[in-house]
Amino acid sequence: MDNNNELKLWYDKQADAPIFNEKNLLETDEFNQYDNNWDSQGLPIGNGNVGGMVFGRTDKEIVQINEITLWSGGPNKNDYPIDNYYDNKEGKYTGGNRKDAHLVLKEIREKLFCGDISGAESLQEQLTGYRTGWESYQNLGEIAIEFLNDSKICEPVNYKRELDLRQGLIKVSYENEGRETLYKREYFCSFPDNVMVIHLTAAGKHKVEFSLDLKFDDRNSRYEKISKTNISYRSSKNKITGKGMVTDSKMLFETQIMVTADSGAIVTAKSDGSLQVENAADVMILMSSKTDFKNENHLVSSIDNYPEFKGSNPHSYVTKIIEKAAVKSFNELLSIHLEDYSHLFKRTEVSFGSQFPQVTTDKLLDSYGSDENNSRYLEELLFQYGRYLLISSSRNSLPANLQGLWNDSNIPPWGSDYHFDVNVQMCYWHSCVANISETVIPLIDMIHSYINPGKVTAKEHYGVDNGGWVINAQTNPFGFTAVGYDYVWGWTPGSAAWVCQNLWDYYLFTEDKTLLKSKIYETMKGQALFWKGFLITDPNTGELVTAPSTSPEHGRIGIGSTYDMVMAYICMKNVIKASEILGVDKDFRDELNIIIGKMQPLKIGKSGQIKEWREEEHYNKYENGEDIGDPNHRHISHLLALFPGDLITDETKDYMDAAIKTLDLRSKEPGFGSGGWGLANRANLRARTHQGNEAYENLYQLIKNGINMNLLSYIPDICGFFQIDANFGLTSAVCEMLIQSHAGYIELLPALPRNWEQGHFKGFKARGNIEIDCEWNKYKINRVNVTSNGGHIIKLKYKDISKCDVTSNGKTIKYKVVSEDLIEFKTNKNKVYEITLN
Ligand code: FUC
Repeated sequence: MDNNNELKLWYDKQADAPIFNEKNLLETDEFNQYDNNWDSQGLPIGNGNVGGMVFGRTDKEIVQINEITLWSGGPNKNDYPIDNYYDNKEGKYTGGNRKDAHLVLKEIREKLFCGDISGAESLQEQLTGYRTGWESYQNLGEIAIEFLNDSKICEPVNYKRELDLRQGLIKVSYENEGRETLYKREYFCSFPDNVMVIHLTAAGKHKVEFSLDLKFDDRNSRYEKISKTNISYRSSKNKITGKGMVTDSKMLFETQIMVTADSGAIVTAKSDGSLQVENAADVMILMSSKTDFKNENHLVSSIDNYPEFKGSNPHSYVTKIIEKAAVKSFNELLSIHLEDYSHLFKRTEVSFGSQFPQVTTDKLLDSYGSDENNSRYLEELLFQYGRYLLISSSRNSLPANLQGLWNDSNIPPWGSDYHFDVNVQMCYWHSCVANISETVIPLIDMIHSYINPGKVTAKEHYGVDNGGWVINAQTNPFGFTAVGYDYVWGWTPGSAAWVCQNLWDYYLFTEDKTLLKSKIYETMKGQALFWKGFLITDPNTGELVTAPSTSPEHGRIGIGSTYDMVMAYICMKNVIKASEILGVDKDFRDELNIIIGKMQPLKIGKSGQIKEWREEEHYNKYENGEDIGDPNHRHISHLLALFPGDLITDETKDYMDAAIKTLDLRSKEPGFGSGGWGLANRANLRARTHQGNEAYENLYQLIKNGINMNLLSYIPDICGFFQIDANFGLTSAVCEMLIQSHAGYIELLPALPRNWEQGHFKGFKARGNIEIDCEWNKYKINRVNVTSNGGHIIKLKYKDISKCDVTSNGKTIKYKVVSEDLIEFKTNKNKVYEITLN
């Protein structure tokens, strides 16, 4: 048996069988339709297009499968039910937009500017959009492998199941009860070949024998009793072809499964559409799947006329893909996959000095906090898991959604959609610093595709008709950009500016001017245009403000909440920089400079806090002492200037102190749902305040109470189902604790906690396309290697760094001492610089 278990999730037991086929078909509550075994025990594989959850069972193996574009909802159904105030009264899809919703804006603004909050509140629901057609990401189905005869094993011996993060590969191995046969399996999703590969072998007395079924999940979706129609399965020779249509979106999908086996094996196509495999020593199962969904920056001619988001029938694509893959041997497919996957994965290393512990992952998790060495190792493993999961769910199709690309339900929590009031942004925080910036490209494409639909929302809901675009809290892949159907969480224009920060960071880290020019700048500029159109002068102060405004998911309507003021400000500031880099739009840049000059995005309140709302005096209170929102709320959107923004740094001490105060006040008691991503968010914020121990404490709580046995994250007090953002936020927090580069210099170990006394990291990226390796012991850095891919001046901040030696290729490099803790030196492109500290 393979004893090298490093960077693997591994178990000596099978996962409990998934039970998703036994769920109540009429259950339409998204918070009840989930399967605990799937959530907590399945092991995920994926290539950004297709993915699966693997259980490693020895009697009947189930591989639950997904295709990332398979969605219900959208523009191709025109008789959506009309039961609620948030349903479009004609049953039609309008991207969520309510025609002329903006007409009430004038009155709301007048009321707000004369302090009549209740009056404005009584009108706020008129600004909201429809829910109609938002819908959800869908489960595709399962590949069922029912073992037959001697190969059906109920009590396996020497059982092992593992997910190898270095290889992006699952392995299962076991022997039969009499130990006469060793069974082995491998599972992976290849990005270059765009197939899922399952390989089964038997060595010894018995063979592998099974019947193989493809089963689409047609349990009900929210509005359809049968979520998939026109389903057909056909098997011929060694291939199963399954097709169907998502009932309400009319989206066509096709899945093909091809079996190749050794010459002694018999593969029989059955009349029910299944395949039977007998007498095999070596079998490979390939799965390819695709829908006819097509995403691009579709023109939306009017609110009543949404494009279909339809490309060609997937049949010929899937056929070609499977046939191309089937001529390759398993070893060939595997080596192509390994080359592609490990090219991304192997770029970084993190160690907190742990010795690799020989304990299974479930035991590792149980020992977290009580065994020092195990705890350090688990933190390293989780760091890498966040990278694995993003590489596996975000390659060249749609970006990672609330569950990455893994979903076993047709009514998943929150539609397993794209939530932009923190969740999607968090999914990508680590992408660049953890050196997998390629994974951001699907996000860039998707946000670019919102420009045209988002113009409709800007016009109908915000009264902005200048070519600017906006999205709000929740979106789907069919250009759903409207304000959500409840004002308190639904009205979040800051979400659009916030995700533009992810796009801008992609540029800052990679300096990829091609993408900046082709998509990123156009997207950011369109957002800046929106703010230009929406900001209004507050007659009481003369400042430019957002009105109405809110802070995500709680509190009352108001003027200029910090959330959208900060994000609007940062977005425009970034557009100014981007336009300078590209040498375009000088006049627009000048205009933006004037606009941001009239804004005051951050205000400090009487408790010494960063105000969340402009109307806030003491923390979370109006002047009259009434609460505005929830003092312990999970969202902490008024600190976006600290992270991921760059307005609060060491150079702005008053704001930094106020940010710390805010974090302390917000952390007094855990608010509802503040586990999971909420803790990951706080850890990133505490890293930026240089409070390593506090950041660590958040991560500790997250790992203790928000990570399942399969290391996928969940929010403990909201039903406990899987939501992927905290996995990604955790990886980001680790990065932010070890390196930061947002303030014009690279700061090393800015928030090192007590528990990470020694360690190293390799291959982290800093803004300016710089790669950094760093090694420390007894909390002190010994050595740093800097690879200057961009060839710029490099500034490094670290305690007493002015006493270091810098060399390159054995030659001493002179540097300028800016202060005791900050140095700078010129670099040449692609050269490596070694910094030693004594
Ligand atoms: C936001 C959060 C919730 C949840 C949802 C998907 O609305 O406030 O906690 O994460 O997104």
